[in-house]
Amino acid sequence: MGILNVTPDSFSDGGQWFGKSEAIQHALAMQDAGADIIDIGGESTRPGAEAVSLQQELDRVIPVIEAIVPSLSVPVSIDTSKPEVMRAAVAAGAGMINDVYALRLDGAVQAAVDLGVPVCLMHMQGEPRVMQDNPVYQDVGGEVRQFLLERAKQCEESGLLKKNIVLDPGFGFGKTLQQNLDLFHSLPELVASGYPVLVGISRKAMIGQLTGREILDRVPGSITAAALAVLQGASIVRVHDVAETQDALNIVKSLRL
Ligand code: 9MG
Repeated sequence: MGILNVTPDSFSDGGQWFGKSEAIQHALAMQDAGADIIDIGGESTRPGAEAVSLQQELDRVIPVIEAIVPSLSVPVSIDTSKPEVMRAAVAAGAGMINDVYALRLDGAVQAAVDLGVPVCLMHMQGEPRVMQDNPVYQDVGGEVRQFLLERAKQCEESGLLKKNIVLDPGFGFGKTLQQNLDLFHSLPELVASGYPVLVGISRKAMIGQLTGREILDRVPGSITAAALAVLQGASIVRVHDVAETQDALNIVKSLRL
């Protein structure tokens, strides 16, 4: 899954793909580099980020989706928590929903049920503005897994098809470095639940903490983490650096024992 942020303030590439024509070019480049999904987001979820209005988010993402979908052969995922954006994005041609709030906003489950597209349910403790203020867990892997499986069950009871659900432990969303590491080591247990698992670590603070690198120098660390996530059973990795990650995954596929 290649990341296409159409925000002026995303944590790792804020503003870089903000214009419509640049966004389109970048989406096509990610597809050519091997992305199977392009994830478009119009609201930053980096720690400390302020929420954007519905109209602002619609204005950012819908023209890009409309422009991009006819030239892409891979599906577009809409990274949003707002049911109105989900509906407008799918009407504009998006084929998947990526929700860091796991459909917890009013009307989001019903929108996803009505739209009938695959949905990624992500775990987050708190909300982006304050999520890194002293997050606490007794057993991060167990608690995240329990949250995700309960959310999946509630969504299925509301009519979401099990085959359309992807789970994501939400690395960096209300987790310290140690909690992120413990969570990473517990990935096989989440994979064992039977749902496809999505992992997003690309260029995040945990890569910076482990390597001492600034955001744009976190590519090797991010690729290594993506390859290890796939070896742990992840089905989808959400990344900025598609070509480099694709190379690493090709090598993993060929050389793993
Ligand atoms: C939008 N976004 C930022 N980080 C993410 C992650 O780790 N997973 C998913 N599903 N979305 C993310």
